[in-house]
Amino acid sequence: KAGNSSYYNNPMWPGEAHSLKVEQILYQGKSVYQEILVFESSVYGKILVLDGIVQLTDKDECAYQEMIAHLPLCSIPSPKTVLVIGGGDGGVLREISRHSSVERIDICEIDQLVIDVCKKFFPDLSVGFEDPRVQLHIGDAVEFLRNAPEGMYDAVIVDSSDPIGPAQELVEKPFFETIARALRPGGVLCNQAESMWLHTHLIQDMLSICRATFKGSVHYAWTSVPTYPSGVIGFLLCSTDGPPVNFLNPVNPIEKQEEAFKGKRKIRFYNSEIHKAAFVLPSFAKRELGSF
Ligand code: AAT
Repeated sequence: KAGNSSYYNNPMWPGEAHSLKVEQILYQGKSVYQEILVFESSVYGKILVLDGIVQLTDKDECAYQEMIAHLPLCSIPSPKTVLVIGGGDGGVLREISRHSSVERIDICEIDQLVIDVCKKFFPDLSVGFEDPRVQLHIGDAVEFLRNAPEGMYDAVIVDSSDPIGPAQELVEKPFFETIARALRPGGVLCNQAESMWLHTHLIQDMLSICRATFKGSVHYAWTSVPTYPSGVIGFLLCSTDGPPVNFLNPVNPIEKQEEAFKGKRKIRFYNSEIHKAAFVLPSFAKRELGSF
């Protein structure tokens, strides 16, 4: 598609496009919500693309899924109830499953077809759905959270697409208010929060909404994901009023949880050092995102 000017017109990343060599197209389809593409690449293994945007690759999905799951779950003592928004590939479920304290994992994904396609082409991720603690809800997260019982969750993980298309409302204030309501006092949110290189205004808006909505603490963390535009992605970590949460120093370190490793694939990216390092920001980001 390079050379086609519309290729550079994506509203999230105007003026840039990245290329990965396609070895073979494995699936191409369209749901009510989005275009779904799976292809075999030459360097990153299989790749899932939604509406032209890379969601995950075999090679670097570990960095994203492990960080978005363990940053919040290792920051509170024995999490029991967890809600995942989006995440139809199952990778975040796979990571949550490592926590033996967890009793219930709800997941609200809007698109059944994403789940079905991932079960076929990404068994290492969709294995997450096999955990008996998982309850799947197909529907819009906005609606799901409006009806969620107050104080129900210890942690909410928003593994959602970029805010164009079905995920538009997931960066707006009413959505964050319903998350805060659904969390117990001292509960935590970890929200996909784009790139500090490219989306300063969007992150600033999300931060100011979260600082007003979550009365505990609010932090920005980031990690390296080579196939996401700019090669990094951020997370917003927030806690509700209640027992204080210090995200910067994990109270529930993964290394102390034997069950996290038993009979499961190795953790590839996350550890307690990288947890702490994830909150260290470059000077420009500190200035632009405010002090924490
Ligand atoms: N774990 C890998 C990556 C994702 S997947 C995001 C998922 O969010 C998709 O399966 C999509 O169908 C789902 N989704 C989008 N909107 C909603 C909604 N309103 N309610 C429930 N689920 C939704 C994210 C990758 C981030 C990419 C960064 N550029």
